[in-house]
Amino acid sequence: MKPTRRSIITALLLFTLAACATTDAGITIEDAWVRPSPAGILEGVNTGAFMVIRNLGDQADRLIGADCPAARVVEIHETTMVNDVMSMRPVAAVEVPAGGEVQLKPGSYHLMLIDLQQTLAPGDEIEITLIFERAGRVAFKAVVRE
Ligand SMILES: [Cu+2]
Repeated sequence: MKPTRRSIITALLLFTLAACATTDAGITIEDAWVRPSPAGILEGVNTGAFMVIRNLGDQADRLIGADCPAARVVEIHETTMVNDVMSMRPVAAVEVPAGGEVQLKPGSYHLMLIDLQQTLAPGDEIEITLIFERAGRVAFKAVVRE
């Protein structure tokens, strides 16, 4: 079937929504991705989720939580070096400065998806919601990749 103009526009719109989410308070989520789960193992598996949070607004905001239907619990973590040993610890909040950005990336801040409820294979997409003090809940899709 030949794609209609309307179906092309719908597809483009869905793609745009999936790639980027912006709120009225000016929070934008970009480049969201999740590490795949190890093949064949499901129970008790944890993985990391990463993204760039941009604050286009003129007031600072704070990331204070997250959820994801693919995981039983989601924590905000920070990777730290203690006596040359890399470890992670939960943090209560991450500040996103006005007009600035925070990168959640390997070796730094990240979301820990704890006790996955499904396998995550490269190419899958999962929904994640970040919770901000000012902007409230911001939902977006993250792609599973290495
Ligand atoms: Cu972690």
